[in-house]
Amino acid sequence: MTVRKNQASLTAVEKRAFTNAILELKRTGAYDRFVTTHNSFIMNDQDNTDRVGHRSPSFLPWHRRFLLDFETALQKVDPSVAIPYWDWSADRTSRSSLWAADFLGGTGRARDGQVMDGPFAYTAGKFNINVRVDDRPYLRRTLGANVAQLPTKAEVEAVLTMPVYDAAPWNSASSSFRNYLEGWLGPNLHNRIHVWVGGQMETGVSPNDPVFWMHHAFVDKLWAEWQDRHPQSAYLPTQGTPNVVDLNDTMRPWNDVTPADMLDHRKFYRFDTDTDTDSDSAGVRE
Ligand code: CU1
Ligand code: CU1
Repeated sequence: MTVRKNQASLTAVEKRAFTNAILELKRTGAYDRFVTTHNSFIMNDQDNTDRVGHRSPSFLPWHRRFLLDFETALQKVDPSVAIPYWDWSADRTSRSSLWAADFLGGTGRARDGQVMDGPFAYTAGKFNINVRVDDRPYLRRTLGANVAQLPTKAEVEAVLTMPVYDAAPWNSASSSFRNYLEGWLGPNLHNRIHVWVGGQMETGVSPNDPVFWMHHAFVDKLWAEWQDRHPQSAYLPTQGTPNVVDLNDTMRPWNDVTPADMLDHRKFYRFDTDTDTDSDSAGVRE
C-alpha cells in the first residue's frame, strides 16, 4: 500500500528517488502529457459552463484521480515512490528544506525568475519547460513575492469546520467547504499557494513545477481530514445538476471515473497520519 508522507520527514534517499522518477518521466515525455492535460482543463473551466477540474464540486475528486495517475506513472519508474505532501501551513518559508538544492531547488533569480539550483534547474539540463504559455523554457519561481504569507493553521482549521461539501451555484461563488478550500472565498487556501510560489505555478501549466504534486497532495489530505470530521456530510450535488459533475457522473478526461469512485482515498493510498483500520497494514513501517 502506497503511503504518502510529509515531505519534511523524507530521507535523502527518498527525496532523490522522487526527483529521479520525475526526471525519468520528463525524459520519456510522460511528464509533459500531464501538464497538457491539466492546462486543457483549466482552459475548459474558464468559460464557466463546463467546469470539471476547477471552480466546481469535482475540483477535489478530479485532482485526486489526476494525482493517482501521476503517482502510478512514477511507480512504474520506481515502485518505492509515493507523492509526498507539503503542509504549507507548517513549512511556510522559502528557507524550508523543501526548497533546498537536494530536493526541489529554490526560488528563481531576480532578473527573470529562473530557478538556478536543484534537479529541475534549466541549467542542470534535464528539465526543460516544453508545455508553456510563453517562450521561456526554464522553470520559474518567485517564492513569497506575489503574496507574503502562506495560510496559517488557524485559517486551515476554520475551513475544516465548514459542514457542507458544496452548494449552489456550484462555482467560485459557493459558500462551501470545497470553494473555501479551493480558495475563491474565505482565507484563500489552495489558490494562494499557486500565487505564493509564482512562475508556472500561477498558470494553467502549473504541473510544470514539481511542487504542484506536493501542494495538491496536501489539499487532497485536507479533504480526507474533512471527511473524517464530518462523516454525515456527503459529496454534493447528487444528481441532475446542469454543467456540474454530480456524484455519479463521469469526469473527463476519464470515461469511467466518477466522484463516487474517488471518495475513499484508503482504496488507493494512506497518509502517514492515518490511523490504521485494517489488520493487513498494522505494523507496516514505511
Ligand atoms: Cu488544477
Ligand atoms: Cu491547484
